[in-house]
Order: sequence, then structure tokens, then C-alpha cells
Amino acid sequence: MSKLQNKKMIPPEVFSNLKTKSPATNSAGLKGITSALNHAQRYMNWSKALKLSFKINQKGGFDCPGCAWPDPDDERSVFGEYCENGIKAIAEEAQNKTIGHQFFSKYSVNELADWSDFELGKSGRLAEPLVLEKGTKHYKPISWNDAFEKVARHLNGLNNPDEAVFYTSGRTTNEAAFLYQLFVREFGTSNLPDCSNMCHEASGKALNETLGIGKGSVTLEDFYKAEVVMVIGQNPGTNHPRMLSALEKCKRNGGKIIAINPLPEAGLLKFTNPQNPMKMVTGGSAIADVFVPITINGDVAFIKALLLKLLEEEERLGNVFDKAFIETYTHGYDAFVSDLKTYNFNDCLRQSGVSKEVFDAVFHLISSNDKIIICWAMGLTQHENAVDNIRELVNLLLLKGSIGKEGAGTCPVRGHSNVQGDRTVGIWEAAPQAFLDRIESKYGFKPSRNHGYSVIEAIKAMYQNKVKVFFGLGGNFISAVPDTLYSGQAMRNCDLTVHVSTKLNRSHLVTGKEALILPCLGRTEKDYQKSGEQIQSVENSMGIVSSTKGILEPCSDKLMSEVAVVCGVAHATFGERTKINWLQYKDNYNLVRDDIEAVVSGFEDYNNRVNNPTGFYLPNGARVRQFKTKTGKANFTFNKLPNWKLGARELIMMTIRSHDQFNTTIYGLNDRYRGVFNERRIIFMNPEDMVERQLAEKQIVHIKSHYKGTVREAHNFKVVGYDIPKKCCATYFPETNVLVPLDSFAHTAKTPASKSIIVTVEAAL
Ligand SMILES: Nc1nc2c(c(=O)[nH]1)N[C@H]1C(S)=C(S)[C@@H](COP(=O)(O)OP(=O)(O)OC[C@H]3O[C@@H](n4cnc5c(=O)[nH]c(N)nc54)[C@H](O)[C@@H]3O)O[C@H]1N2
Ligand SMILES: Nc1nc2c(c(=O)[nH]1)N[C@H]1C(S)=C(S)[C@@H](COP(=O)(O)OP(=O)(O)OC[C@H]3O[C@@H](n4cnc5c(=O)[nH]c(N)nc54)[C@H](O)[C@@H]3O)O[C@H]1N2
Ligand code: SF4
Ligand SMILES: [Mo]
Repeated sequence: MSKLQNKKMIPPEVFSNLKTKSPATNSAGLKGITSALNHAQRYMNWSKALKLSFKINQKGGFDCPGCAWPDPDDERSVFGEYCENGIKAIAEEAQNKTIGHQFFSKYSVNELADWSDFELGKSGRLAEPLVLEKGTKHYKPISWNDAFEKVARHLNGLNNPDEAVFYTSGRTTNEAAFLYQLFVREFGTSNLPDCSNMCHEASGKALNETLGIGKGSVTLEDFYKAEVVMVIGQNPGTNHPRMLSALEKCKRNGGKIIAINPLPEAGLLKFTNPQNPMKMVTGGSAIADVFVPITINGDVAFIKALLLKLLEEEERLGNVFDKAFIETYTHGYDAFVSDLKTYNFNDCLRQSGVSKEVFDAVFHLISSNDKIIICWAMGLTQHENAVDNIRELVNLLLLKGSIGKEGAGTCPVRGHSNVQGDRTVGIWEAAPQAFLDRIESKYGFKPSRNHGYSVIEAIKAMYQNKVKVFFGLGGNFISAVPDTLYSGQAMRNCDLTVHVSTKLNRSHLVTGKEALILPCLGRTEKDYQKSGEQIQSVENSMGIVSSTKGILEPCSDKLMSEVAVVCGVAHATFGERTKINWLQYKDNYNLVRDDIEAVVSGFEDYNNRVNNPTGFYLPNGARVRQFKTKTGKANFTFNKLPNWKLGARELIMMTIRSHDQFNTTIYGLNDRYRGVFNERRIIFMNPEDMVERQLAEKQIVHIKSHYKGTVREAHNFKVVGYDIPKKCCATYFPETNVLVPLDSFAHTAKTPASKSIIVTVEAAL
């Protein structure tokens, strides 16, 4: 592969103008509000911004397109239920500027590939369908019909349906997602990789095996009643800002917060509630009662140390474990205890990098309480032993009986606003056979019973020319996936790549031999169809399904809803050979919800209940101690300590989000809470590690990752000294995805291990 080609796949390696300050010690508050308003004002007009901020997350309003944190069932603030990043997410979508054929006749795909992700995003909303024909370098307009026909021609020309891959990002609503998977299954494949494969897949795997449901068990009310909330491997101040309000309320009610993170994230330390005018004046609340500066991937070691001490205390005093719960509801306790006893407390604590003093503070809180909630996100799921991380947390909750009771349980905090709902309605390359049975009996075709490709498998198959068509419903595949250069080549090997998108991104520029951009409506926009204005629905991180309805006029009259796009593609692909009347769904989304009700359990009376202002809860066995596992009980598991070792010059690197991005969408170049301004090409390092390598603050370095003898390189990053454990370092995603080895992923879940990359850092000469 030529160097030039490489460069077109990754963000340009140029610097802006790095400025650093001491990291913030408080989150949200007035600065959060001003930052959000500045952002809104820069890209939207004021009346639009105001209208949106009052309707966001309100009963009957639209669901925030940001993260999947739930809305309070009652007491919603009249100022709007939103946060700084929610406002940024809608400002990004509801931009004034649009781009169409004139923009693309001016700039070739190669020119655009030299733009930064920030610049690509700021170019405006995609306003008309576009095609990149074979051998050409400029996108041109295409009619919707011709676009659908082109997709259909490619799909129908394949030797076998498994030569196509259908990716989903997690913003897609239940209605669009259900139809999409139905179309894919009728087409004949299970190739439905999704962003979840890179996100909470490990949580789903671990929780299904241990508790019989791949989702969390708590509700917002539980947060208000918990005695202890452990926030581990998660940065809520940036990524789930309104979670801080729940933590604040928990503390007001006497709860304690333990934060376990290699970085002292501002949101974990102190928070000023922007919805509370009094707090804005008085300066906010401290959040974490105990902060645990753990080494990257030291979590199993730390939790094991905790389990060992708890066992010791239980054997001494007999009042630490919930023996009645263990007896009635769990399986495998004795074997678990024998396995645990093979580990040594001091070794575990040493491996976690945590001091005895901090350990004791955590131990005290856990041993003396039993209403415990554990929240986690990507800091636990993106490691080779990610499934072990989560199973070990479940072991802890089971010992304490902290599951299926008030104020206690599991809380995997989901990322994209409907990533959980997409899985519920069938976006799953490994869907359960019972679900496929119901599809077969409702629609009369035989869905493929084989497991399809997950993200990593899809990339390999494309690279090996086993896949010819890539279709993406939302997302930015090429920037989100690991091993950018390999994956970019995989994309280029396809005959056709199609993206249903709202905004321009790198995946529109690293294409197959032909490419289509199909522009769609966003969450904030009204969706007019034959039967009138449509509502759609989403499921949040706590299993509540609620409606969402846009309030702005669409930014262009050439957009289609995702539902209409899926119906159009299906109709063109199947023609007369289907029994399903594909076009009727787009005229009236009630029909889609009727079908979801018929196929997916928990959706009884969907069309009525979706109008309930606070939505409705889906059934959740773990919440009521019905564990639908193979043993019929909650299962204890054995989890080994990770066994990677660093060479003398090596560091372990995590790829994280700045405060100014939503995944691959870059809102701005600041990471205010971490004191970094105007630059993303940085590497956070421990000052002692810098001295050992003779690296100065802001020095330019190259980073090399080392995996099973293969070296991957990312060039031109500036060093920023930071309060991070020794031998650990951090960079931003997606700039360093080029360093994440495709073959380094979580066992069984296949989540790329993008939080534990072994690297060396060298001064650029
Ligand atoms: N504003 C905004 N909101 C978002 C997103 C966004 O990009 N921007 N993305 C959305 C999505 S899709 C997701 S999945 C979530 C992501 O939400 P997070 O998981 O909070 O996001 P990351 O930045 O990946 O942060 C991971 C955190 O884990 C810590 N960490 C890393 N490695 C380890 C480890 O080995 N052990 C421990 N204990 N901690 C570790 C990091 O220091 C960091 O604080 O946010 C969602 N919400
Ligand atoms: N190194 C590293 N890699 C990671 C991660 C990490 O922490 N580190 N995190 C992983 C995680 S958790 C995730 S979830 C993935 C994210 O992977 P993706 O979901 O694929 O990526 P996003 O950046 O969220 O997608 C943004 C694009 O979605 C489109 N879009 C936005 N809104 C809509 C809409 O309403 N409809 C449609 N059709 N399109 C829309 C826009 O065109 C936008 O450019 O990345 C993963 N990759
Ligand atoms: S916490 Fe998440 S869902 Fe709520 S307003 Fe903020 S970004 Fe939106
Ligand atoms: Mo995610």
C-alpha cells in the first residue's frame, strides 16, 4: 500500500496550537452552560437553539441524540433536561449549513480526505443523495430511485447473501432498526455487525452468562436509594453528564461514591448541577468519596483483592456475605471460593497499582454495605479480558446479595442513545434461535440460522474479498474500527459501500469501487409520511422505551427517514419476490410497531404504551431475581488475572474521548476538564515516564504499538505530562485507532482491546 493511500485513511497528522492548563477540579456549572451555548450559537440560529433546548428529553419531546442515560420518570426540569454535551449533539445535527452536489463538485474525495475530522463535520448537513461512480473522484447527485436500484443490483448480483455486510450505529430508532434487520434476514444473511460489537458487547456476554440478561438491572430510583455506587472505567462528567445529577442525589440521601479510574476525571471529583440555580451560586458538590487511581487493566486484580479480603472477613465474622441470597439464587459458590483461594492478596493489590490505604477505604464501604450499584463503561469493556472484568464485578455483587433489590445491581452505562434498543429489536449477528423462530413464523421465510460477522470478522472478510457490499445505517465505520490501515484496505476492496448518514465523515471518503451517500433525517427533525407526522421510539440504558419526535423542519427536502430508506432498499431488492409489503411500513410507523410487538417479547400494546409520557419498562429478570441462565441461577465465575507484561521501554495505552467529541464526530479541539486546549494530537504521560525517556512537555513524538511481532505506527503527537499511573498513557480516539491491532480483542465478545495497547513512545527527529 502506498504511503499516500495510508494518509487518506487517517486524520491528517498536523498540529493546531496546543495550550495546556491545570486540569479542572469541577465539572458542568456555568462553564458547561457557556460552552454549550457558544457551540449552539456558532452553528444554529438562536430561535432554533432555544426551541430545541426546551424540548430535549421532555415528555412528548425528542430523545437527546447524545448518550443513552435515562430521563427522570418524574420531576423534569422546566429548563429542559439536557447537558452541555446534549446541546452539542443537537447543535451538530441541527446545523444551519447544508452540503450537496455543488460542494462535492468543488472538492474531490482525495481533497476532503486531507481535512481533519473536525473540518469534515463542520462542512454541514448532507442534503441530497450522492453517488461516487467507478474510477471517479467526485460525488455526483443521484435520484433516490436510482440509488435504491444501484444497491439492489449489487445485492442481487452477489453469489451468496453472505457477501454483503450491514452495519448499524446506535442512533437508529427501534422502528428503523427492526425493519433493517428484517430486510437483512429476508435477504438471507445474519451479517449484522453493529457499534455494540466495539462497545458493550463484553457486558452483554458477561451478564447473559452470569445473570441471564445482557442489560443492566438498576433503575434511576435505585441510584437514589443506593448506599454505595461504584463508578469504574467510566467518565460520566464528559460522556453521561446527567448521570452526575443521579450521583449527587444518591449522596444527598447518604450514599457513598467510589470512583475507579486511572485518571482523576473532573466529573468524578466535583459537579455543579446546571439544572440547579442554587448550586450554580454555591459551587457544587464533591462526587467521589474514594478515588482509586488504578493502573490500566488493573481491575480484575483490584476486585480480586477485594473479594479475598471480603472472604477473609466473612470467614472471621460471618456477617459480610448475604448467605441466604447465595444459597437461594446462585450457582457455583463453593467452586468459586476454592478458586479465589488460589490467589494471593498482596500480589493482586500490587498488580492493580492501588495503595493499601485507598484499598482499605474501598473495602470498608463494600464490607459494611449491601445496597451496592456498580456502573461501568469502556474502561472495562475494551480489553482482552473485558468479559472477566465484568464477571468479576458480578461475583462481588452476588456475594453481597446486591442484585435484584432496591438500591443495588448492575449498571453498564450504554453509549449511543439507542444502542440498547437496536439489539432488543434484532440488530444482532448472533441473534437467539427463539427470535429467529418468531421471525420465521410471522413472515414465512427462513432466516439464516448461522451467526453472521461481527465488526472484526466483517473487516477480515472484506479484506479477503469475501464481502463485496458494505451498507452502513449510520456511524463512521472506518474511523470507529481498529487497525485503520488494514480496515481501510478492507473497505476499498468492496465493490459498493453505502452510508445512510446525516453528516460527512471519513467513511464517505475511504470507499469501495463505487459508493453512495444516502442522507437521512436526524432526531431533531419532523418526519412527515403519508399517514401524517410520525413518532419513533428508543430504549435507554435502563430498559425504558419511550417515544421521540422531532420538532424542526428538515434541513433539506431531499432527505428520507431511515425507515423510508430501508423500505426503499428492500422494495427495490426484492421486487415481486417477497410476501412482505415493504412500502406500507414507511407510510405509517404504527405498522412497524405492531410487527415489533408480534416478534419481540415485552412490547405488548406497543402503539398505546409508546404514547405514555414517561415510556414503559421492558421486562428484566435480573431485576426480580429471575435468572434465565443455563443453570437457572445467577452464576459465579472464575476469572484469571491478565498476564500481559511490559518490556523495559513499553507503556500501556488507552484510547479515550475528549470533552469535545461524540465518538468520531469532533465538536471542537478542547478537552476542558483535562486542561487541554486547541489540540487533539496529544499523548498524556506520567512525568516520571517522560523523564525516563528524556521527553519534555509538548515534545513531538511518534507512537508505535507492538502486538505479536507486528509494529504499527502513529506519527506526530505532543506529550502532555499528566496525573496518570506510571507506565500508563492515554491518547484520543480515533486518531490512534491505527495502533489498535485487529486481533487484540476481548475473548468471546470480540470487543477491540482499544484500552490496552502496548506501545513505545519515541521523540520525533
Ligand atoms: N460527549 C460524549 N458522550 C458520549 C460519547 C462521546 O464520545 N462523547 N460516546 C458515547 C459512547 S458510544 C460510549 S460507549 C460512552 C463511552 O463512555 P466512557 O466509557 O466513559 O468513555 P471513554 O472516554 O472511552 O472513557 C473511558 C474511561 O475509562 C477509563 N479507563 C480506561 N481504561 C481503564 C481501565 O483499564 N480501568 C479503569 N478502571 N478505567 C479505565 C478512562 O480513564 C476513561 O475515564 O459514552 C457515550 N457518550
Ligand atoms: N480506539 C477506540 N475506538 C473506538 C472506541 C474507543 O473508545 N476507542 N469506542 C468504540 C465505541 S464505544 C463505539 S460506540 C464506536 C462508534 O462507532 P460509530 O457509531 O460507527 O461512530 P459515530 O462516530 O458515533 O458515528 C457518527 C456518524 O453517524 C452519522 N449519524 C449521526 N446521527 C445519525 C442519525 O441520526 N442517523 C444516521 N443514519 N446517521 C447518523 C453521522 O454521519 C456521523 O458522522 O466506536 C468505537 N471505536
Ligand atoms: S446525559 Fe446524555 S442523553 Fe442526557 S442530555 Fe446529556 S448527552 Fe443527552
Ligand atoms: Mo459506544
